[in-house]
Amino acid sequence: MISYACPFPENFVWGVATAAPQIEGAAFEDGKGESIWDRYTRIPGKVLKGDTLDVACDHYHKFNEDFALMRRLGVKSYRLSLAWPRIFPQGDGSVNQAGLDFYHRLFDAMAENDITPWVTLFHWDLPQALEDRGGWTSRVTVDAFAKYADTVVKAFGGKVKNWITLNEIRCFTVLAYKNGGPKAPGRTESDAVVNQTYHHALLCHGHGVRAVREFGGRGARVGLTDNCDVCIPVSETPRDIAAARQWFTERNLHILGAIYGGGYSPAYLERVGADAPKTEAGDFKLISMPTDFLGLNIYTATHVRAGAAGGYEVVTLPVNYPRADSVWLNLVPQCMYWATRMVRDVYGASSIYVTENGCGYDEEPVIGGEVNDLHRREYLRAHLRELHRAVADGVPIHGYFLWSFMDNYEWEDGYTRRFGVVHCDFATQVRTPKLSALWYAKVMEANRIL
Ligand code: PNW
Repeated sequence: MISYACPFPENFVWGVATAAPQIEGAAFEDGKGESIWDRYTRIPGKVLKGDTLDVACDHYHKFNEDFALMRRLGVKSYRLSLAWPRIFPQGDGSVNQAGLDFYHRLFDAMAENDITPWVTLFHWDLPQALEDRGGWTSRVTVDAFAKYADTVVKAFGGKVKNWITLNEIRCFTVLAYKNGGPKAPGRTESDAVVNQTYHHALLCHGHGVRAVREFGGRGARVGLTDNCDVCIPVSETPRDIAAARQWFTERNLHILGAIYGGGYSPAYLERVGADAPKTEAGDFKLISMPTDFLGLNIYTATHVRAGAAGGYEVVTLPVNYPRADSVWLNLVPQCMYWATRMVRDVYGASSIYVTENGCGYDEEPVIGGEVNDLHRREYLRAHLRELHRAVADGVPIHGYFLWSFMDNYEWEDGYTRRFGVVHCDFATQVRTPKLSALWYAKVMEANRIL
């Protein structure tokens, strides 16, 4: 039995994460094109309080200050994303040099502060011009993404070695094209169309991998960040574990199942029937290109147990079950153990990074220059303990990125819901490290849970 007090493996990567649209602001500066989120936030009723991404954390102008703060906290690895519409304002067509210049300045500032970038190519901010041509329902987006990926990997390959193709396919496909939202563009489409959006996303992932292999240079590594549907067995008995594994496999057939399986499985095709996505020859050669790691965003999980008559049963949570202020964020620390173990067991994932984990709360005031977020510290500690348990059980977990470095634009929840370990006062743009940041700084330094 390895104790929680034991260190994580040597060279374990500790970091923090953000995404361009959530922090940069400068939504229409230096030639940046409109994104689907710039458009969506202006539709009344879509976003809490009608908050927009126009200014966000103004990181576009304050990145030097932000990197200096990261350095003070001992952050050595930072996951960020590039804004596609900053680089191709129309999605494809001509490149906006000012957009490339901005990220060159950003990576240079990171290097000066001894911070290693982990770069996500796409974190939901599709250029609106591409949405106008069909968005994720159209193969036009796949071609445009291929060109975008080639361009940025060529441009930044000298400065960036860790690449992530896409962030959370579900969030810009089914959560954006099926029921009018909650994610942009908020369309309402048939199952067949939604299945097609998944397929196009998988193709873009493949193009991201291909671009890094072709243009990434020496030492470049690439993987997907997925928010696979995660469950935990209610009791850790062989029966409940088998039930959880069955649930997990079924729920992730269309993304991880397709990537690791080299195609759509008979089980998937049977499930979707006539709504199966249209594919072309060669698609899965691209989609299933080997990657260097799998990124997982893990926040919560569903409770599953063996059914009385075989199979599995989903356990309905009691109304008093604890959760964060985000309604979906039930507190289930074992999600860290079971998500990582399942992707190892089911797909044979051999290098796993937790690319996001954290919790969102609404009221976190600065009092006397401090933010007391003991609730977040307890969340993180509990989740890291379960991650440590997986490491101790031999699951190949090589890093952890906390979501998020600072409070930022939480999509349809606007600026109300705070996920940062650094507080951001959106009126003054003053940053204040919360208690959780001070604690996490020590964890990163000690390489163990404190
Ligand atoms: C992730 N769910 O989204 C995103 O990658 C981040 O941009 C976001 O800010 C963060 O988590 C916090 O929400 C998720 O419904 C959205 O389970 C929804 C879910 C999970 C993650």
